[in-house]
Amino acid sequence: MQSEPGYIVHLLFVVITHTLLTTNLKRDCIQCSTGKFLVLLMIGGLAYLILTHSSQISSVNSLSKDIGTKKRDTVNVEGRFDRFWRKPPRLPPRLSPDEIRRNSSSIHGTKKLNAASDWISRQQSVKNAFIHAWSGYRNYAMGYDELMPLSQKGIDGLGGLGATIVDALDTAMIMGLDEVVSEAGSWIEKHLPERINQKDQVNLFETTIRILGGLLSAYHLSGGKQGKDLMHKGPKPIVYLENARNLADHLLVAFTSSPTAIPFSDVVLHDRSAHPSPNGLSSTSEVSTLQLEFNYLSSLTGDPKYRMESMKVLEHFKTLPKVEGLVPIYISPHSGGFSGENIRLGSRGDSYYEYLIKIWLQQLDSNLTYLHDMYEEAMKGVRHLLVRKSIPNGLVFVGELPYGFHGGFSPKMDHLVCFLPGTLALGATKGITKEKAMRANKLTFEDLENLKLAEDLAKTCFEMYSVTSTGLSPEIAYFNIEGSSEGGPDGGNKSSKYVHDIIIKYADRHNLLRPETVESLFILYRITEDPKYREWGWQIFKAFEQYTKVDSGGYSSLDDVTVLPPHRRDKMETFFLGETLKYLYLLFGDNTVLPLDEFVFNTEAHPFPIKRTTRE
Ligand code: DMJ
Repeated sequence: MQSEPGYIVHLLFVVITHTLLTTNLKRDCIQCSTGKFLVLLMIGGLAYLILTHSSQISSVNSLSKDIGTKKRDTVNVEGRFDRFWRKPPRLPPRLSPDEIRRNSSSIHGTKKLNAASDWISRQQSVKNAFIHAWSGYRNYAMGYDELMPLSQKGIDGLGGLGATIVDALDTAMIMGLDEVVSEAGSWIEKHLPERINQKDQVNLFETTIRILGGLLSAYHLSGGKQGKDLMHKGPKPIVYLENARNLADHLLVAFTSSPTAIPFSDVVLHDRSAHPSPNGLSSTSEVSTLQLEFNYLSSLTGDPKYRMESMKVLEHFKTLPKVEGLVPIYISPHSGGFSGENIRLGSRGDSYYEYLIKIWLQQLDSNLTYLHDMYEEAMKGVRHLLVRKSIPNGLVFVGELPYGFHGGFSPKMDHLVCFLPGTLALGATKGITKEKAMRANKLTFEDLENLKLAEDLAKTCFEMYSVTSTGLSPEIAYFNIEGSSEGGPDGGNKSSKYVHDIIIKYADRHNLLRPETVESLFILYRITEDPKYREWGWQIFKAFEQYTKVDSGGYSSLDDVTVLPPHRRDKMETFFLGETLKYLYLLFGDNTVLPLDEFVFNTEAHPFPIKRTTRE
């Protein structure tokens, strides 16, 4: 059967031709020309509206699912009339006739054209996912740290500073979601100062990377000191900087009250006191993942105290004994020495290595070569002591030394380690493309080795997703190696080539919507320009959509990625909006947005400008 609009057009055609063919035109024109002309004009107009209307409805519907519930209500009431007159959706940039000819002159060209529009629509899907995540949070948890999407309520798991709002803000800015920017910005202006002054205990690291980092990048992206007013929404940029400074002034006590250069792990905001964790130790990654944020704040405010306090930590690390550049995952703020021998690039170790190279990149014009040296030595150590291949199919992975250099090797790899491919690639080319770096002869032997490892590890991280029934990675994977006694259950996807290479233990099968793999895919795509990284990112995004999306709003962590359907955990982590969706959006988008040789992303994906930092 014909589609409805097609059928109507057909009828109109019959009526019009019938009128024209069976009437004496001359007589009609003389007797009632004006009336007939108007009727024909109306019929023509109606036909035009039906044709354009039918092709626009679907796109308009997807756009009209806008952010706020208020807006959604209006659309329902006015929808029918509104749809005819609504502006058409924003289309991809038009190509010039020359470009169109060039592109369509070969099958290859046509394919390219389709591919470009595919990525634009995939990027739009990520934006829609962000809107869905935000609307869940906004409707049920506004002002709380995190959303519990199944219970439809909020929870303060990070000290009560409205963490999702601040963590998500710059993602909304990058996506051009003015309404979210306005809601988040207004909340920050109205409530954050009081929260910072009155809340109880917060973790120094989490508060720095998510809240301080989020405020600083929001300040820059909203126009910063120049007051460029790029976003036209939300409060004046200075509001973000004032909150950042106030927060950092509260956090500084973690450094100043410690007897060594190593800060305490927790701060009580309302009385500005600092405290060690219950076992008296700080995590290595936590104390060494504060400097990008504190340095940038010093540059913006002109007050050196933030930089000085935080950089003391790394100057101290420089003096400590290491195993081929590798360090244990605990350090004592009381003695200033490492505690235990457990070496890994997963939890509590990860971003120590990430910040060595990123702080060096951020401060290119200052004398911090010791950080680059520490990074390079550590990566050599990783390649020598921690990298192995799985059997039977040779996936390259990074294992652990739980008992130090003299103890045994463990083939365990946290999903958190998947930040490493991106960091290795960034460290190798300093953010420019591999091709450009090769042409300029800028890659050393070490850089090339690191780049190779980056590509191998990115594949492994992707296979940690595709080996499971849901297509989502577990929190921890073990790898089968020669002579290992590990053994254990697989990920459930029997058609994966790597089903026997990867073991997933029962306790490690959860997925917290973490970003590390898509973060690395984004950086590797920018640097190698290999489209496979985008395709892998798209597979992962589809799996998040299929298994973690909650109808009423938000996305949920999962208990077990190896079973279908997976049981949901009722928690949406702030980094899903701050990192995971931001990296996917950038991965599918234009390479010139936030170029990696001009911006450094903190460990929570908040971008800070590199070159302007010290001069602003
Ligand atoms: C984030 O808070 C940061 O990326 C941190 O460095 C590691 N863990 C989470 C995301 O998984």
